[in-house]
Amino acid sequence: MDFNVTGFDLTALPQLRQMWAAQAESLRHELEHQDAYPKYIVKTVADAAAYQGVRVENVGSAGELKNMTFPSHSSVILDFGEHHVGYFEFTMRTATGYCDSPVSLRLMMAELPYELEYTSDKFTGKLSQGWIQEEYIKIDVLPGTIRLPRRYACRYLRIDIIATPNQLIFDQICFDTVAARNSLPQAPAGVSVLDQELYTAACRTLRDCMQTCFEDGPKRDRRLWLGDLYLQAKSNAVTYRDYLLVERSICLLAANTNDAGMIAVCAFEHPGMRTNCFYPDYMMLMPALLLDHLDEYDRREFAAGFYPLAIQQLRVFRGMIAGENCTLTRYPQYRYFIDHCPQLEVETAEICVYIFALRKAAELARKLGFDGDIAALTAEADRWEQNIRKYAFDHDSGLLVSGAARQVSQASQIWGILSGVLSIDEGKAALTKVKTLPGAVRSRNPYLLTYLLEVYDICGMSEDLDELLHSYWGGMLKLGADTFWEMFDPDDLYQELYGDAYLLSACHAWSCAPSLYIR
Ligand code: RAM
Repeated sequence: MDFNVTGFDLTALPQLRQMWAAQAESLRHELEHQDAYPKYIVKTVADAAAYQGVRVENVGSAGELKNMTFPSHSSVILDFGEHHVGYFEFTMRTATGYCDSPVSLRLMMAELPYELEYTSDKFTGKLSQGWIQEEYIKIDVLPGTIRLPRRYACRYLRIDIIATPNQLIFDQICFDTVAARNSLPQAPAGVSVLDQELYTAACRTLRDCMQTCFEDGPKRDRRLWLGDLYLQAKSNAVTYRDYLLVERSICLLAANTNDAGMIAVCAFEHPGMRTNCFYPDYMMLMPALLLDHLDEYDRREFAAGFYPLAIQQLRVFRGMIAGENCTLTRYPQYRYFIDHCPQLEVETAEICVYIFALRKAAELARKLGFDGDIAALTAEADRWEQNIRKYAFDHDSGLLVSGAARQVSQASQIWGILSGVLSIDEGKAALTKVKTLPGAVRSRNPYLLTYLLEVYDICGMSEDLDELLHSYWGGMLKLGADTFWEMFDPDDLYQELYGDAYLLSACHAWSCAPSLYIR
């Protein structure tokens, strides 16, 4: 890097990784438990207007369950009334008390009604089928209570009784739910019913992703991701305010820093399970994440401890820029992400993330007393701002463009505004234009759309902000969501993900942002 700022000692990495792993461990806290019980007995109904073509209909109160008897080849579906994460305990017996052969059950834990219809032959996904929450269990000794060892994320539970020695009775089905913070915060007073529902679903989404670290989705991938963490930490600051969980999550990612000093953008909690994901735009969120943390909780020592690592992410990215004309070198092992959109030209957005990160780093340096870095960070931001305006700003349309094809996308305008490359007036005009411009690449992904909410806010476009909140996140609610989904395309109710809609995570961290905008 050709700007002179606080260095990062790569030779100290082995000790640093160990220190951060130990720090993460010391910050681990106990989960809160709460028992949940089924509320309704339901059945699935095919309905072309429903999300993924399936909805559930109540057929009775779950209070009836203990009076029901189930023969071999029967089924029941239970609705717990809301999405939870936790462990199942079944208290069962046979009607006669006689149990000369095992009880054999198939269980399907489902976040969405569509999953209740799953059979393994239907699976077409590119990620592991192991993520599907389907279990086959055998119970040899009844009466008794069995607890399943795996943690599940679901609202519905389907039980297929494959075989039972005689009529089976469920005396109790308990869902021992877990989260770092179990009670949902109250929606702010005086907001509309729709906003209350949005707020609650956003808090529930965040709650169920807050386990012993900030997970991206408790059904899949059950991992900590830096991009998701950045948005979770913001929402957490206005809801649960669990700052130690933020710190533990940062330590876990830092403990997986590679030999080039790039912070891992995702991590498992178990030290034996390693990931190998390095996304430059996620890595560059580090200065902003630390700055938010410092502003919210005044944790100076913590922020200062990670400041050199945050600066290192900028240094690494600087080395990825191929030329003054804002082109990037491509590497097979690193992914420029920005949005889950294969046709997106990311160069302009990536450089704008860099400028955004430099400016956040300069502010962080000022607040932490790294005064010697401020001028260099600011000069570097100014230099790339000029380059972006020279090579990627189209004066005729007033829009930022990206790549050799000069692609227009929402992503470029959004990061152009967040970085300060576009002024508020320019940003307002660009966002308005890109909304309807034919051929412009627009997002269908809650991650990028959360930044769109933010820039609408920055540009004072409150009507557009409300419209996006109510049509996109509100659109999920209208289709029955009680937690927000990993992906949602309002024009495609059968949207698949990774080759199969069954893989969709219906409670996903990066979708939890509405709580930030309902005040
Ligand atoms: C998906 C996950 C995760 C996200 C990455 C980039 O695999 O949903 O949340 O951060 O993509």
